[in-house]
Amino acid sequence: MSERVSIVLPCLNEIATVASVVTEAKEALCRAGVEGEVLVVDNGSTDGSPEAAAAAGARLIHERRRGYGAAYLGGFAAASGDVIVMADADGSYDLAALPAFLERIRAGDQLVMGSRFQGHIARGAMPWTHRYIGSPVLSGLLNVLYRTGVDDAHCGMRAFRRDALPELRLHMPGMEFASEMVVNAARAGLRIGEVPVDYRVRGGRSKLRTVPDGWRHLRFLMLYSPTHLFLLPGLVLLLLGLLFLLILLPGPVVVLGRLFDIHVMVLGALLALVGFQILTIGLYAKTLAVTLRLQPMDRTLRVLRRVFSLERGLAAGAALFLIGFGVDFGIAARWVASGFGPLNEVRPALFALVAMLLGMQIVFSSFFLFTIELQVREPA
Ligand SMILES: Nc1nc2c(ncn2[C@@H]2O[C@H](COP(=O)(O)OP(=O)(O)OP(=O)(O)O)[C@@H](O)[C@H]2O)c(=O)[nH]1
Ligand SMILES: [Mg+2]
Repeated sequence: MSERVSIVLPCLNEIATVASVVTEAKEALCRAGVEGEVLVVDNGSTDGSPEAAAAAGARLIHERRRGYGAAYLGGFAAASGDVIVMADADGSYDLAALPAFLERIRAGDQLVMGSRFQGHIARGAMPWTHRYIGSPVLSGLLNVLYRTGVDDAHCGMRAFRRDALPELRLHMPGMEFASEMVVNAARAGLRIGEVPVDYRVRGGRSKLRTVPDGWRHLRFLMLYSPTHLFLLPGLVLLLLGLLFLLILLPGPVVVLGRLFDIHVMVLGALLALVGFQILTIGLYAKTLAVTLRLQPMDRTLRVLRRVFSLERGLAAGAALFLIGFGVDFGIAARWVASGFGPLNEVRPALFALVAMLLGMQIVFSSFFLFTIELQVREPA
């Protein structure tokens, strides 16, 4: 098969290496026996590296927006190949791995990730903080949250079929682009392959800033999954709060010789209310993302749509509110009946307060959820 291959190299001030990387890329194409092109994408170099890249025979692309992700987005739009291969312009990736990537693509993988951990990492190529802290923590979190099964989620050498690009839904402008690509590929159910790549010591200065770029990855991973950021923590807090409230409603409880009383019930009220708020924010975020088609429909939302309707939400909210109101009414009636004597009904009053607040929240969050669906839906 002779597909056309575009090797895309983002480049920001890599004068020390870019020309030799372009040459290496052209040789790799030649050796792999494929037609292709080498693109270098610049968006702000001041050291003459774009000119050096062009002189070495690269097609030069200028991207207006700054950042690693933005450079790739510009490069992908300009690339003419059926297969797009990504690598750094800093000389760190051994492009001799190209045939292995193409082999996986021909075997049907839609995204092929390099893995530096399966290859050889030269001494000094990766600072220990990245190798033993940043990379395992961020890759681990990415895999727990998104189950991609990829072991080196930040590897900069990758390949994919151009026709997979719409499914990859790439937007992010910075280094978090690397995470976005893997996460979206897994979400879209693309077949992801992995091949070992060797990682060499880069020439020039690294553009990766450990803390700000690590944080960009982390915030992307959190913001992209309302289920883990909101729904699960919200649900856990809500259930814990309700448990405290209900167990302590009849009276104090002794556990391991310690007395748990009103104060723990107050804590329960706090947890239940905060938990419910977080939970509903998660539902709004998820509904919005699915309605705007930024995310595919998932199981949680599908189940919710089956069991939940605006009318059911309103009915449940109103019922809960009335229960709380009834309890408070009973307290008030007993107070009046006792001739406005001393009153000590903190337990049921606390329970009633939570029931009424949750009831009102359920009513208005139901309205809000259906407002999103009604007003945000794209015209058919
Ligand atoms: N056009 C462009 N290229 C960028 C930008 N930031 C980084 N790059 C390039 O993207 C590639 C990856 O950046 P690096 O600094 O190598 O980051 P890294 O590979 O994660 O870190 P190192 O292991 O230190 O190399 C390099 O070729 C950079 O020149 C940018 O804002 N614009
Ligand atoms: Mg690099």
